[in-house]
Amino acid sequence: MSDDTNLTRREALAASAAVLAGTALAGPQATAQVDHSQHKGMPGMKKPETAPPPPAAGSGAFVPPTANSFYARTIDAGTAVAPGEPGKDYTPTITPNGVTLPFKIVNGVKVFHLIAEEVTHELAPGLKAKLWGYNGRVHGPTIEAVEGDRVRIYVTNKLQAPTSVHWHGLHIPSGMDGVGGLNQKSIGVGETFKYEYSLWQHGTFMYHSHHDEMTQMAMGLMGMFIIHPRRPKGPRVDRDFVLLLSQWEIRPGTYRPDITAFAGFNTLTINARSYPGTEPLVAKKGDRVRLRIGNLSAIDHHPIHIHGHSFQITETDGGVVPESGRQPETTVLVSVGQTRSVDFVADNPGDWALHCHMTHHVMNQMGHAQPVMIGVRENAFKNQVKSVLPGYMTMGQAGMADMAEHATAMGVPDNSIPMLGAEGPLDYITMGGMFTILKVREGLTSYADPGWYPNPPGTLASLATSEDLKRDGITL
Ligand SMILES: [Cu+2]
Repeated sequence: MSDDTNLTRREALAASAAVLAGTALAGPQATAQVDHSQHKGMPGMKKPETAPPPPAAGSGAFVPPTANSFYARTIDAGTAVAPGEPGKDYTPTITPNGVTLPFKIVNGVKVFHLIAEEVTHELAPGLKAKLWGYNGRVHGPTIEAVEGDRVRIYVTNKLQAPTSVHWHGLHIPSGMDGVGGLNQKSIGVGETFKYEYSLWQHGTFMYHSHHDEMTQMAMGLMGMFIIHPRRPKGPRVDRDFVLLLSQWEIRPGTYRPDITAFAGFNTLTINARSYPGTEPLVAKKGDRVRLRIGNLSAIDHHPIHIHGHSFQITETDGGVVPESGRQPETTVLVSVGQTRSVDFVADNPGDWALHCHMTHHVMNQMGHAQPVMIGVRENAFKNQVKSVLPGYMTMGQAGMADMAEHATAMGVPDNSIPMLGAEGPLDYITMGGMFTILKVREGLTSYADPGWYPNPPGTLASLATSEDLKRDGITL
């Protein structure tokens, strides 16, 4: 296969299927690997028979950093390496509810193919929307590579509008940066563009449309771009999760996001899923866990909070945070257009909430035109209103949880979900939106969802008994 051969989607899918079936893609110069999201370690990847030739000279060729280069001056100086063999020594990341983009190696270059297209996507059970994504997914697959790799990324535009792809946070030649009109001609409908550059950095980055951004990002055109270090320092992480935060305005009963929304986004997602549609993050007790969190929401910053553990912020999209600059945290603010990686040891078994701490961001399809009825003796009032407005419904007199629980009985518009919640092990979970669950267990033999946490005796909050109250002198 020559360098200029355009990968078809069928080939990409076939490569993916071959690897998933446990066989490497055959061919004298090509190896492939993909979606290792469910297992640790690398599937059998063939070593190229001969050493790959250096990349062709030209503006995109990798130039080893010199003392004066921007890279050497600013970022992890001394660790940059000239590309040799494509990097393969890393623990693959896991994208919950998502996948990793397959690639081939052609003459020492990792070759990827993104296809921008319309996708009907389920944001949560009961809520589907017609969105834009890549390779049949919303958001796009996670791109994963190694510092020092040379990558060639084809982008095919199957949308009804021109597009482009920006590689957020990467130090690459200007003409590869992907801002339509500024750095390149936009990719016309039906066209395939080729981006090619070397990776000088390692860390957590993103990619997204940079053409008519407000529309195209509101429609979902984004993904994460992970670059592993060529020479990792410190202990390896066991569970390396990739979480891309975004927001949508999808009015109840509709199938298209309102791309003109400038406030009040009602659907908040992690990897384009809202709770209860988010997959749990499963870890064994003692696992080193990394969360690589990117935020490409239109307007909102997200303080992501984790229960039962504290972490350190180890990376931003600008690079690695020096150890002397780290501090323990339980909440990390991920502003629009930022990534933050946090590391911790999962040492506390249980089911732990992992969510945005903005309370409106753990709601689904929140309406903003509801009268606040907390404290009102509602029944009498409701009956009076109903006599003139049949079908009238208000916020519950005790808040929204009542409403969520009974939403199905009351009925919500077609293709809508209750504002929050799902059945939990002990009661109704009154959370939605940007919410997921970290499940830490001892003695796991697989990372499949282990179900709900069985609380050991004496470790579950419960109704106080009269003996408790008497013993401790609590008067009611
Ligand atoms: Cu938020």
